[in-house]
Amino acid sequence: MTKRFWLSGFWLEKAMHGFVALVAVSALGLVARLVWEVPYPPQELFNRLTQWMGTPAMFQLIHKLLGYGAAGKVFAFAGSFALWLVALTALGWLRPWLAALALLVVCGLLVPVPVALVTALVYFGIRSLLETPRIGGSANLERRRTLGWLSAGSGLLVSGGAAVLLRYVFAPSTEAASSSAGAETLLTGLTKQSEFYSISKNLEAFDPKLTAAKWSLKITGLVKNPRSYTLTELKVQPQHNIEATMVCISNAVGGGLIGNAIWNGSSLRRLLEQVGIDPKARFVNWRAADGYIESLPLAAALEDDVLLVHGWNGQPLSQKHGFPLRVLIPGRLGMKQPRWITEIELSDKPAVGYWVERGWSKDAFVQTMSRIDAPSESAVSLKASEIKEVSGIAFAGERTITKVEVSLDGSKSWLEAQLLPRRSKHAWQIWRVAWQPQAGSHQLAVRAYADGVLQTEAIRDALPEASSGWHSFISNLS
Ligand SMILES: Nc1nc2c(c(=O)[nH]1)N[C@H]1C(S)=C(S)[C@@H](COP(=O)(O)O)O[C@H]1N2
Ligand SMILES: [Mo]
Repeated sequence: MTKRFWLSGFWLEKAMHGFVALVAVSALGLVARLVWEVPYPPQELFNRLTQWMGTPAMFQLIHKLLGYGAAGKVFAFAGSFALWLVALTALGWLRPWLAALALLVVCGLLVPVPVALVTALVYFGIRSLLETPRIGGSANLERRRTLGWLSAGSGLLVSGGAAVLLRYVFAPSTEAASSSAGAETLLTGLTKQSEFYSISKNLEAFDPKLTAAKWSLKITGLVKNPRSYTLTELKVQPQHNIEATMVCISNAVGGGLIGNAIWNGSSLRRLLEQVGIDPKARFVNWRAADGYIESLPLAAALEDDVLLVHGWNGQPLSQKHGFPLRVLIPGRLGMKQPRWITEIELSDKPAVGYWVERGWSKDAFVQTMSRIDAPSESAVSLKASEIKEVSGIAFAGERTITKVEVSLDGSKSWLEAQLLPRRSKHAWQIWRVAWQPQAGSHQLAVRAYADGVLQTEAIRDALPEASSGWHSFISNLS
């Protein structure tokens, strides 16, 4: 076989058929996904792959290389999509009907059968079209040219998609953007919704966009009267406003994936009492519109301050933060608290959580943390004369912060910080120490005690049980 055969011959042409048809169905599928929320095979492939490879070691590697922001997720999605493209372009070497059948099987494993069927049919249609004499059947120059243009167009489409994804990889992460609470947050103690950190298993484009009119909350499983609630029906239940801090399991020492808000909503216990709990029920399993799943022992779900949240600091939840409904579980990490929930199932078995399946914590209790917010770790030109104090936050979930200590001399000596009045038993503790520094370099550090127990000094990675370690950095003052 000569080089010419491979380049100009049948093989290359068939690969082009396969590539053009695949890119076309992938693009159409993406449109259907974004406009009508039709399940999208490459997205499901991404889900399955991250689940199979979701061992702590794999995630640790991704996080070491790319941090905890959107980059790791984008990278994993791009990888899954590349696999999808490469593997299925090869179907071009099969006859159209055989290729369509193979695609049907692959998609059938990933998405509901009707979606797989339509995908395979559209693919078959495009492949057949490419084989018709006018476009690709007879051996003439024009046919070659058409196919060349189609392939180039498909290539451009894929590169365009890759460029959009790369922009995310190099965009500053949410974590970096909010690594300190900021002076205003420290004064009020509350994080505005627009400044609250945002973490999602989905690429932003795939986050659910729900409308109150079409949405309802189903209560199913081991309950006496299964039923659905509209948002209006939930809002006429007795309302509670609970101030609570939420922190992500991925939050690094000194990181910004933590915020404090007043959550507005109705009591989960009250709702479950309305539908009647079957005595066999042991777990509450949540399902969300993005396929997120979590679970909580029933006893914990029946605690006082577990809320079905529809408002945040008096405003409706924004789309990105879970509109129309999310759950608040004080004392647990963010991953335990699904947004965009659509179903609450009572069961005798726990559902395996989305992140649990990928190697992260099952109970996800908040660990003791403390952070110096002022002077800010990232500030570049601070004047010693303008500094009057060191201040920050400490948080240990349902345990009480009993003491915070600060070191201003590289951990040689520790000063006890003043604790501001506690805002709520679920909220972070704001602390401060008076400080009038000289110009120069100062090594600052903080450590907190929860119920009298000192927080762990050793720096530990966020996986699988949230990070540990004292927040410490050098502040250069002029
Ligand atoms: N449906 C759904 N709920 C979810 C997630 C998600 O990806 N999908 N991520 C969880 C994680 S890991 C965290 S830390 C919090 C973050 O909520 P926020 O983005 O509103 O701050 O949401 C949790 N609930
Ligand atoms: Mo999280």
